[in-house]
Amino acid sequence: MKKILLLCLFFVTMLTARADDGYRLWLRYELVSNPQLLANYRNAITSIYFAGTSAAIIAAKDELQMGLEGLLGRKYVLQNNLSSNQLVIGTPKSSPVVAGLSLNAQLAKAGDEGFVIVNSKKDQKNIIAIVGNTDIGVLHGVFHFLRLLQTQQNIQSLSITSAPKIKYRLLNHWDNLNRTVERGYAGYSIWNWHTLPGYIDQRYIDYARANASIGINGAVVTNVNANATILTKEYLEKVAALANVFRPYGIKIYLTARFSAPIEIGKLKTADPLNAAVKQWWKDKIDEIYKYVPDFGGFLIKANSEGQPGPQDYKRSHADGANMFAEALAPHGGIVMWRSFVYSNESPEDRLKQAYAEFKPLDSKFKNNVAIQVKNGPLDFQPREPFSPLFGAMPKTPLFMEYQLTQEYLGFSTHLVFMAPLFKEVLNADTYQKGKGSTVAKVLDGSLDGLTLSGMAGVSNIGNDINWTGHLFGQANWYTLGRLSWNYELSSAQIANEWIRQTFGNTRQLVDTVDKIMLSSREAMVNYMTPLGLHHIMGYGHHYGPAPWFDKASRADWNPVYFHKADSVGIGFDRTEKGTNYLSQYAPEVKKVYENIDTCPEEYLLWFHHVPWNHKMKSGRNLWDEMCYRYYAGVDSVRLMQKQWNSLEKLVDKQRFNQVKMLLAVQEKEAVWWRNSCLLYFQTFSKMPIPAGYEKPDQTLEYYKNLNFPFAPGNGR
Ligand code: BDP
Repeated sequence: MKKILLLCLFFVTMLTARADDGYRLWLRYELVSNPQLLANYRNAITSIYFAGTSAAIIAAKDELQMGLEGLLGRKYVLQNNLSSNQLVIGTPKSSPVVAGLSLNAQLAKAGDEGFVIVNSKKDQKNIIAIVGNTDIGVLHGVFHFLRLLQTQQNIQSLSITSAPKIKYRLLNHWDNLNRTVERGYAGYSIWNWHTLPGYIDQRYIDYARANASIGINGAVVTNVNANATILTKEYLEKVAALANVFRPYGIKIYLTARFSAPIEIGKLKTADPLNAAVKQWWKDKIDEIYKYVPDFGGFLIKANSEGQPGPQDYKRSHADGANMFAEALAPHGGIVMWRSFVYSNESPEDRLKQAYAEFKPLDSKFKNNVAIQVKNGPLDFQPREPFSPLFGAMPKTPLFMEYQLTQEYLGFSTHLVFMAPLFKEVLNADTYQKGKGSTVAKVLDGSLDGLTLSGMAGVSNIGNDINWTGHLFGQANWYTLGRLSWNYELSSAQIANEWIRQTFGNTRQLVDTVDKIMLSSREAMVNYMTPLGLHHIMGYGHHYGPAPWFDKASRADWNPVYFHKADSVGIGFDRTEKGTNYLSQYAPEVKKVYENIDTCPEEYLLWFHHVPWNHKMKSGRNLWDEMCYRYYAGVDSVRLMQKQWNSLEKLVDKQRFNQVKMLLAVQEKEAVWWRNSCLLYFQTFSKMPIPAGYEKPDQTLEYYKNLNFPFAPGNGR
């Protein structure tokens, strides 16, 4: 009996040990599963020499000890002298031993945040050196080394020199002070402003660890639709407490600045950026911020967009506004990220043209600590958009990339979509600014125009859900932002592979299958939501689900009908010279390809053209049939993803397996909803049948039109 009880206990413990709620993200540090490899790793690492005493070094040491204990099942005590099979870690400045490794040539390429990891021999001893020019570089190196172990790489002939290609690598949290998250689908904000500064939630530390592990070095912690209260003394104390948590991990804190703050909390009568009292107010405020946070990063500002206050309220330009902040931040080393996502209520102009029209004339007007932060596409984070024409149009101004990790238009946190292919598509796009090969990536990293500020930001998908992102696979998009901003040359497949191995394990079948799911997921979504260049046909306001029929919004360009323009002739938005001529904002080479209906890539067809229903597509099908084909293919892909996932039941812990399984079922249902409702609606214009052989929609168009979601998440302020 006792034996049976013990046995039961054993199995229960086994099961609970296998359960995983996803909290640990990609930093799971599970015991290396391959026994041979485990033995090799243990032989190669018998001790650690770790130089330095700073907070960053302590964070790195703690991480390494924790990581190795998990991965290799051994506790490591730090040693003061060199021995064989040792990890030797530090900077040349902090240790003569490290300086003696003669890694100067490599270190010259590692910069302030990068690192060198090499196998080396010192005094006849085999060692692995993890070295940086700075303590933060060392921390990044340690995280990279742990990644090598977690992904089961060979560590016998390491020769790595790594430095970030992009300087500012940021998360943008659209988090409100009351903890709601604009367009957030993973619970409430992780920032508990009420209990700060006294209470430091472990989550803040784990957040910083996760970011440091992928090289993210900044966090804008407040919503772009800003609240001036964050700039008051009481809140700055809270900001300082967060900054203290982030600092050892090489992460700077940034805030959003509400343009009208001088009126709201400063009791001034105006916020005119050329007014001396206003300027002084911001200067004093910024000096005050730096007293609380000596390494404060700067401001992200949304002005004169969607009702936010800004310089144009005083007939001043975006440059006047941005430069006012820039002047006050410059002495402290802070920067201004001024958003180009502007479109005015009054202008009837094609909304896509407005950012370019407002910002291009201001090229060269900004101070040198100002960057313009541009959304990847000209509209608003759709499943697929062409690149924003601002990339390639402002050679004198640093442009930061803004991606959206939170899935406002991509199925919220119930749809699995791996965004690396979306991000890469934009980075690889050719602007032709200086002839062929002028990719968005080269504009972004400053190399095309010799600019030194460079940045990439992702609107965060993080909330206080136990697994951070709601959908487990949302973690992969956070991971991607970090890895790509560090090195945009990594392929989507490489990033997926790394993430899977760290998140789920290294079993071949597991890695290969999840890889297939991830790499097909974005195209699947484009197909079942907005194939062939359709855009913004989501539910009004909350953006949940399909509503291509919606035409009741107060502004024309908030209506899906404005964007798809379906009629009895065809469908799509004519942005050629015959239409809004948006295409003229691109370089002639780009324009030429897109303006011709025969050379325009089909994935952008309805973005640029109003196309007749019977237009012959490359497949030989007419447009209507092709549209049906795509919508059905999208649903089929989700069903395949389900099958693939189900085949992994034995290889993934129960909790995470079931979570993803349930969410894929939701996704399938919603993909069918998208397909059926869009096709039934567009059919009222095409008057053509859904081709034979396809399953027929099981609901009427009326049914879909009547669906209502008053409490769809993410909409609250
Ligand atoms: C839109 C969102 C809105 C944001 C805005 C922005 O719907 O909630 O405030 O973008 O980026 O996509 O400022």
